[in-house]
Amino acid sequence: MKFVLALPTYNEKENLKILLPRLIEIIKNIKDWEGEIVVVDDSSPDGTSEFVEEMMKKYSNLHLVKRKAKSGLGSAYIAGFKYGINVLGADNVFSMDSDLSHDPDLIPTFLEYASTNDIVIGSRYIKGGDFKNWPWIRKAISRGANIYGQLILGLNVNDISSGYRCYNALLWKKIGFENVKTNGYCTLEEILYLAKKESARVKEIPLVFVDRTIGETKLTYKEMIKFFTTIIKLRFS
Ligand SMILES: Nc1nc2c(ncn2[C@@H]2O[C@H](COP(=O)(O)OP(=O)(O)O)[C@@H](O)[C@H]2O)c(=O)[nH]1
Ligand SMILES: [Mg+2]
Repeated sequence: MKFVLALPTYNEKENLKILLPRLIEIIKNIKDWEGEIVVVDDSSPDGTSEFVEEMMKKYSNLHLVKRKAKSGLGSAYIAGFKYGINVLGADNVFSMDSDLSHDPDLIPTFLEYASTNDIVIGSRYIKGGDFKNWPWIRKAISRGANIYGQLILGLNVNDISSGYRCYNALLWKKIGFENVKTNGYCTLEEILYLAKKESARVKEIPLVFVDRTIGETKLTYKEMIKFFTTIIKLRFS
């Protein structure tokens, strides 16, 4: 069995210096699974791609999808999943933030549930889940976005905006990458909406989300407004 971690990056070189060696170490120690990493970088000005290319000389299970310009988080996920499933033959694909907010030590727990579910989600809104060092305003926005998305799209998932997930490749064959129409932070909700139509089995495991200490968030006010209008469009399209 093979899993692939898709890591979207924009100016995350300093975080990757810490995260990539940790991931490689963790992958080595997981039994019964082969693990590979795909960084999807949008030609970050800080030289993230160049750093990954340098690391690739050392690690054969590290790959890079390099895009010409900043092209959105949603399409970065899809590019990573496509590479993972179509090129590397993954049975399961993860999305994981590259800023150390998503604890890599949780990977084995995700994999425990990966074969019997279509999506496993690291959830901040179930028992044991939490936020560490996140400003109250970000928590409030996250909470609001979750309730709003759950209501409008009828999603029976506690944390619909968590980007730490593991998908079964077979689910993606059913959904079809070409059917994902949004791009941005709202793509996470769209994927759950499409998965619901396929009666996907979803499992949530507790995630303590730790705010980044290096670099800056890429979530803009424009992106937040786009989120609210896109959810409505999704529901009525
Ligand atoms: N390739 C790519 N990665 C992105 C883009 N926007 C955000 N990311 C990455 O997606 C992850 C989550 O973004 P982040 O800014 O940390 O969002 P936050 O955790 O909600 O504040 C990080 O690894 C970012 O570098 C994008 O347009 N393209
Ligand atoms: Mg982040």
